[in-house]
Amino acid sequence: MAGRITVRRGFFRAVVCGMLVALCTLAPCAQEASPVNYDESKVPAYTLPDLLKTESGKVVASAEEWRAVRRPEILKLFETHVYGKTPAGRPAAMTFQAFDDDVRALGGVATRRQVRVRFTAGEEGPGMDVLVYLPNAAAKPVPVFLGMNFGGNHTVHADPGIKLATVWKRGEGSAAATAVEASRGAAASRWPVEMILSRGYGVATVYYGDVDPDFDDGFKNGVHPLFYREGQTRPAPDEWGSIGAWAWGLSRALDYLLTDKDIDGARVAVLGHSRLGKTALWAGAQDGRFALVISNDSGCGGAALSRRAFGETVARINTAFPHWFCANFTKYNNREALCPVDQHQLIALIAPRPVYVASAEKDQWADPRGEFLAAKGADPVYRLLGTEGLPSGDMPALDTPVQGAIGYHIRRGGHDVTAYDWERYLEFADRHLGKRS
Ligand code: GTR
Repeated sequence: MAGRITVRRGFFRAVVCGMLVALCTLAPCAQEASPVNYDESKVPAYTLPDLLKTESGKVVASAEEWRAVRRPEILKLFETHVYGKTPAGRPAAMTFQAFDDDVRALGGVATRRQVRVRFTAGEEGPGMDVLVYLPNAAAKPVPVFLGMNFGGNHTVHADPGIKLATVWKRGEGSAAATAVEASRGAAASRWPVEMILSRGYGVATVYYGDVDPDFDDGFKNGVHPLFYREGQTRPAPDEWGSIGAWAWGLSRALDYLLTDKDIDGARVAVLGHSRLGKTALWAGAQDGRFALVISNDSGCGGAALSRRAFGETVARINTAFPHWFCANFTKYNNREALCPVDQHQLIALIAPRPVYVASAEKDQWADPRGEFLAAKGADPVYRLLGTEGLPSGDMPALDTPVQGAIGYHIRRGGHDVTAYDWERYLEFADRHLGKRS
């Protein structure tokens, strides 16, 4: 994917620059010169923050103590140190304006709906388009998979009825926006719409750039400025970055889905790939209305344990993408052990709702083992809350999924969302959301 290639090139550039600086000044910068670690034997020794001990040192022994004390503590720590605090709830002036309702879409198998969500009262200001496909053959209301897409709603399917998104140009570092007819269906392999519909589920998506274009512009565009206090020009060090904004956008999309009588709002699964997998986890952690959460290859700052510093690290992600997390997160560049949380605790915030973490063999940048260990690390909370947790002690073999209340697989292949991944998500959803509520 473009962002990934960019960061790797960027990283190699950084390594070369770091080496030059070191040669010239004999004062090497450890952060830039250290190679990416892909060697399991070089993972530093680490101790994960205790999930079931409160900040004051008390052991959490009951579901009640988890809910009343420990869970709020951990949520606050993630807000303060990792993703930043998100403005509460939905904007009072938010409106939904349907502009498409085709009951004979995709050759008659689907109903396609498109809705403009405006965050402010006027036409000005950011808003987002929600695209929904519902299976005509299924009894209503249906469960739905909701996820953001990278390239515009029109990239998820070649369907000419999808409104062409106005897409900022990736990699150009400017807000120059284009609508590209030729990119219809470009991401269709990641969105097997007909397969999802044939299993009785709807699918809903939003272009993430509608909520906040994915580049570092000092938070001038996107939704952040809507919430600035008088005189404020950028989020405070403990306020939301772009991942926080995208997660907020997913909750606003859910606000809309809850108004559609053909959708079962109690059975909406949120999913995302890569940076949008990080986003799905953070959305699921904050918003208890999401019934099921899926992280596809989310890696550093998503499902992978930061303390392992394997593949992408906190320093690298904060350097390549300074706008994703809150400014406080940079305090943990090359100092992961000082961060009061690690990513197993993010997954635990979703408990007891089902959560699925997926990895890919060739996606070592995202640290598959670290993703598994975080899923496993959340298991004590899932068990405390009366579920079966992750029914596997060891990391499973390739293409051998494990599915309890926590699901995990590592499949062959690289960083992507494939039909294999979707088949597992549909199985997992069948198991937990059932066909009818
Ligand atoms: C990479 C980034 C990863 C991952 C990925 C993506 O460049 O280093 O953290 O999020 O982008 O979103 O495709």
